[in-house]
Amino acid sequence: MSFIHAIVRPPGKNFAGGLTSAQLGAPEADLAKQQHADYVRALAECGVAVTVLAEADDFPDATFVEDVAIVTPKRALLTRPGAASRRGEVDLMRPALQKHFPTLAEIQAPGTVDGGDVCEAGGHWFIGLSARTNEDGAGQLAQWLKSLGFRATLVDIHAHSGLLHLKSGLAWLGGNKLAVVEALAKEPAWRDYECIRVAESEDYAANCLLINETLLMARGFPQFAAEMRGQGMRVRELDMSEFRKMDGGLSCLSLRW
Ligand code: CIR
Repeated sequence: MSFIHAIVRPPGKNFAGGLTSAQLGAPEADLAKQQHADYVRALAECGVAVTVLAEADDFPDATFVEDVAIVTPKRALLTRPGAASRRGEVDLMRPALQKHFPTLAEIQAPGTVDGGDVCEAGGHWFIGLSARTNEDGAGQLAQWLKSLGFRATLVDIHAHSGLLHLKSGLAWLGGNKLAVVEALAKEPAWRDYECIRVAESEDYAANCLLINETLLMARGFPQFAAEMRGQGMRVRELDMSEFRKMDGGLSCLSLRW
């Protein structure tokens, strides 16, 4: 699938006040902004028209825009994030998405969904059941996706406490290929895919993003980068250190369609 549009939101003044379980220290504000700007440039150079929203100082995690919406080329849906502190981010996103999708679907309480739990792989959507996405929310989302003609499969990741979201350990690499962390490698949901395993020491690299023939991935994971280049992919590495400190991966910094 090719991407035409993306929405991003730079980290705000209170970025360091967001949720995190990583014990990597506080993010450095200027460096986070620099890394975000580099990310936006990479998207643009992949041919995507990027809408940059205003910083949201009341919501420190609002730079992780991926969690508040699910966007397909046809329709879009606003989620109801699993973390109560993030629910207000949905209203902030609504007007930006409505410019492209006048009618938005929405996850209803008691359902919760974080977009980080939702991985599209060529018309097949995997939905992680996690500490953030509950069965009710995943069920609503699966129904909505099916109504649009997509396939949807639920994958329970509760047993994998190291994974905040499904996409912390899974990415679509185009065609029939997935990048999968060792912890998820034996999951039957992707038995029909060719799974490229990400070494345990490089887990963080699994959250990569194929944008119009370029694979954007975090810098600092030489084994996975070499593997991807060996597969014939064009790879662009981006510094993600400051977002990693807040449990954020590369995909969570944008909504794309
Ligand atoms: C959170 O815990 O919600 C944020 N600090 C990080 C969210 C990362 N989102 C993502 O990977 N999709």
